[in-house]
Amino acid sequence: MAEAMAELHPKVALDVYKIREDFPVLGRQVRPGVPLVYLDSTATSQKPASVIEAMNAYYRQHNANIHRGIHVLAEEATAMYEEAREKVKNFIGAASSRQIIFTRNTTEAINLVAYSWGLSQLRRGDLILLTEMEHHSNLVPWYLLAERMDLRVEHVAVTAEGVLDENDFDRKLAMGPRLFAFTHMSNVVGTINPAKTMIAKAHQAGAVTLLDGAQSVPHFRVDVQELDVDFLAFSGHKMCGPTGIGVLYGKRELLENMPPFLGGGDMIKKVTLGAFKPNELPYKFEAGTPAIAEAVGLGAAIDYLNKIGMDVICQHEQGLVRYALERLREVEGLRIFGPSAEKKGGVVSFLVDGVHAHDISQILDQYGIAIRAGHHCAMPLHEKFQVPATARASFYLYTTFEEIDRLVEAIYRVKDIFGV
Ligand code: C6P
Repeated sequence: MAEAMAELHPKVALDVYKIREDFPVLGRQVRPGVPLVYLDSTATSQKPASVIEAMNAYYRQHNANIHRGIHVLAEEATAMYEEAREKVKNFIGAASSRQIIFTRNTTEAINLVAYSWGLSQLRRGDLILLTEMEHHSNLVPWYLLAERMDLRVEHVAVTAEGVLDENDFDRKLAMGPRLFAFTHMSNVVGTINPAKTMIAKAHQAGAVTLLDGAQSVPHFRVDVQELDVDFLAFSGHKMCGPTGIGVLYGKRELLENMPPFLGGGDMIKKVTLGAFKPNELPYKFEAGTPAIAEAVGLGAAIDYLNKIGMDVICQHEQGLVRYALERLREVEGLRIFGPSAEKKGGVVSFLVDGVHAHDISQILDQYGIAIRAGHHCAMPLHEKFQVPATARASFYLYTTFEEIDRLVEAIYRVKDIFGV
């Protein structure tokens, strides 16, 4: 089967069938005789056995609280947690592991910047620049702050093609924003924004930059020093790691000058009645017992991705998205949202004329195909496209070309059922 598929789809860049054996859930049937076709990795990725086993081994052999106990288990658990931080640091090319703060997810990382950097650095009337393609996680924290501090918010426009409008970006930068927060890759249309150029322009205009890497860090190489980005936020669960762990990277001088976000254990150097002295980086931002097993799992996920190679993963997904667009374009009455394959990652949102996105998803589920339908937590972008919802298929390193064929076949069944 593997050879036959490789012949049929010569763009196969990695041994996807071998990779699939690493992911226990991919072997399951969702109903008797109906194998799972998981096309919802943008929502969350599946986990390889090595990640599940690393967390299992942590609980079976080492479990203890960290940075506190002077006993073997506590020392081992602390070392494992800090080793995970080191792996994250290397994965994104940060200068120091002190710049890696563990959070619960991308959402919490962005909120940390909003409440710590934003509340301490912004002043009434300051401008925050976002884009029309942001996930709610990179909109709502800023709206909350704007309400509280009387800030102004502008958004870089998205074109009909689903990319950011360069002229509008220049116009809005000329308004002098204090912060430019934007997504590296859209979770709806898959557009990959030219982050390095945009960050350089934003810096020239005097803005601090925050990059939402929820959809980029899992899929291609992201190097924070090369990008010169001030803050980067991402989630472990979208990159083969567990839920409950995310990362905020920040430039040292910015993080040093930011007050703690949450107060509690571990984030202090000293507490007296009525006062406290915050701990050093990164602990200043990690109040309370953190997600230790999850950090260990994230470390194992990074080992797994590194073993395969981010460039190979990216190449595989490029092949998949080119093929998916080609195949989907054959389907009459199917509207694809977003740009052509060269400008995007492995995400395709679409609609079939006369059929609601939820109906598409429900019928595909009958064929074992898991996609997402709805606004994908990006309501403003859907408003821009003047649709309430889209159906979204998304790919990762374990997605096969054959699965895309199954998706297309099932879409033809949707059309049959609706008579469109
Ligand atoms: N998008 C999706 O199905 P959290 O939930 O904090 O791990 O990630 C939030 C987030 C932030 N930015 C982008 C670009 C994202 O895609 C997401 C999560 C998922 O599209 C779940 S809504």
